[in-house]
Amino acid sequence: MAKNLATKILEAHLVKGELIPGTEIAIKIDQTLLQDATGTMAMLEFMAMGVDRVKVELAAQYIDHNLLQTDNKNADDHIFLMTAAERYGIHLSKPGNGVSHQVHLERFGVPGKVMLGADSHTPSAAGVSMLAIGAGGLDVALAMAGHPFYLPCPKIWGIKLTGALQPWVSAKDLILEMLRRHSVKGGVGRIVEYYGDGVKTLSATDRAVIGNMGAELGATTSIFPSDERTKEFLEAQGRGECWTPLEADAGALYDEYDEIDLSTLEPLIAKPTSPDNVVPVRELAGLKVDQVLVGSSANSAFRDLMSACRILEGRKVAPHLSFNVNPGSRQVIENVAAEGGFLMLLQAGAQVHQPGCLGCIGMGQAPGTGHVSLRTFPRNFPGRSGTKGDQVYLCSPETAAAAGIFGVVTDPRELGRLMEYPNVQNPSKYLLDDSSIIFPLPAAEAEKVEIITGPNILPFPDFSELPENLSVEVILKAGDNISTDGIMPAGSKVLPFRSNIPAISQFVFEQIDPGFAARAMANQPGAVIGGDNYGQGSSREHAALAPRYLGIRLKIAKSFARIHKANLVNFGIVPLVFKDPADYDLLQQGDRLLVPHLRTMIVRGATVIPVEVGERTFLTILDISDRQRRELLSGGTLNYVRTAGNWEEDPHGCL
Ligand code: MIC
Repeated sequence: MAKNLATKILEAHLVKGELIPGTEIAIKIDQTLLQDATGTMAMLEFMAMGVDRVKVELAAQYIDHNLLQTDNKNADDHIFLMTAAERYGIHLSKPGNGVSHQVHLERFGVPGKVMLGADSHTPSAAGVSMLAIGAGGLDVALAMAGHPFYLPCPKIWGIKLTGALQPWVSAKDLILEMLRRHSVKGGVGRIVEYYGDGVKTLSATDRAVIGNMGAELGATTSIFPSDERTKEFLEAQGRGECWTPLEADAGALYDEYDEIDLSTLEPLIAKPTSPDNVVPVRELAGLKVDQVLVGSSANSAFRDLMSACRILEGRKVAPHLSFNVNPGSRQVIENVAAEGGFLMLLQAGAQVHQPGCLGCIGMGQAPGTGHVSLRTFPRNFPGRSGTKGDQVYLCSPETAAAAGIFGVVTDPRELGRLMEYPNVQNPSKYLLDDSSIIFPLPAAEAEKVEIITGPNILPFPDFSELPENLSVEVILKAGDNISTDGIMPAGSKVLPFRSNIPAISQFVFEQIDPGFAARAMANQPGAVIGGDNYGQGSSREHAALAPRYLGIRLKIAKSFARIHKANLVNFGIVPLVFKDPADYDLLQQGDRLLVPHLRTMIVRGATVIPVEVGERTFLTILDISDRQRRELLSGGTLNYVRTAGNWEEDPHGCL
């Protein structure tokens, strides 16, 4: 039978289960990706597993998020990660070498391989046809220890691309169109597979932009065929030998379909405060812009930056506006510099920063009060920039550069009156330099490396088993689409505590309800009620781990985002879904919920769990696998794998 590409890759990696959408499968992981914000905790978890060396083909650790060194904390974490990477055979990309997604695409991505990354934007590696999936740090640590990754088998959603993008319209507009059509929930439980003639008009780095922001659709991941464009990119990276052609069989079917004629797309922009709040740029024309940021997680490759450079060449940014460029990698800087791009930026009055996530994760670059900020980043959830009530818009580098010149939102096609579309092509041979990557030591030498742990790195907290009866107070009732940024904020103040759970827990729900942490601590055990798509966005496991530390044992929502739901189980929080969503309306903060015999029900495999509130009982659904049930009973995955016998006899439920 003719097969689509995602199915072929999944089949080649299937370790357990059948490819039936919605059922649990386990897949072999070839490569892993950690960044520093999620990586310190994931590394501690990996170390707790007592494995001597990573067991995947390639493991990479990036330092790209916590780059500000305002005290010892981030610098100590960098040393911890560097020494741990050396000790366990992990490639280490040093601070300043670039954003994990861009560097991985450049130096390590291999078509057809499956990668697990502790970052929701791991699917950027779709640019080189990897099946790259974001997950919580603990799941990545398990993969590094050689275990397969468990996930609900996704549906495969075929998106046929035809035509070619018009001048001034680029890859970002395509993924914004997907978000406009399908919303931040549209991709949940799906792999988005792009196919059709239009695909070959997109370069590897264009595809990376689309894969990156596929995370905003809630998709498990995205995939593109590996074709001449993939080959061209890998050859330009001096890695032509990694290329293999990969595509769907002729006549392959998909579970669902959509089609986009690239030539009909126009410049689009996502308004505050959700990536799916998308409108044509022309509808916002004239809106005063105070800040522009090009780069970071998405649109930080050569073409993206060089397009901005060419547009700004010989012009000045509007006087009231700050125009910032965050290159994706040192390699991007080098190549843009070689083409004279940096001179163009500097002469135009742009601020050029080191490669890294920076403002994309609220690590600096916060906008002023009421300021309008246009960013090529993937997310604009409320407060993520670091400024309360922020006005962050997401757009292409072309739209960003047009705003930079005119000082107001401008359809970049207007630039056509001043200049030809730059139509920047990627270099046929990039300038290459891997000196900021520390390659793994041979095993015998690695064993001697001493891991240096700073004072801000605290041991993993002890969590108790799930009790037989659960009696919890509702500490907070939240709405729809609550992101993990809303649950566990990022930013320069909070991020340095990623390996200090008692400290970071004090910031849980800080923007939504500043009293949450104190109330949760005082009323343990607690519950949180959520609406639809609860926990969308980032993969940060701290959005489960920190609430658990505060005594949260139960979350009931209308629906959960994939990664967050897995993280909740990993840290022993029971994720229940309302059987009748109308029951959501009947619950209030302060209610006491009783779940009698929860433990026994979980042991017996019950999927319908009655919850009592006052005189009433409402029904909820516990939709998790048998493996996850065992982990929940133990109080979390680490407890489960540490319990004598489980690790050896049934490692992470593999047998
Ligand atoms: C993000 O873009 O939200 C992040 C920061 O990269 C996160 C990871 C994190 O919270 O450390 C992600 O996307 O998973």
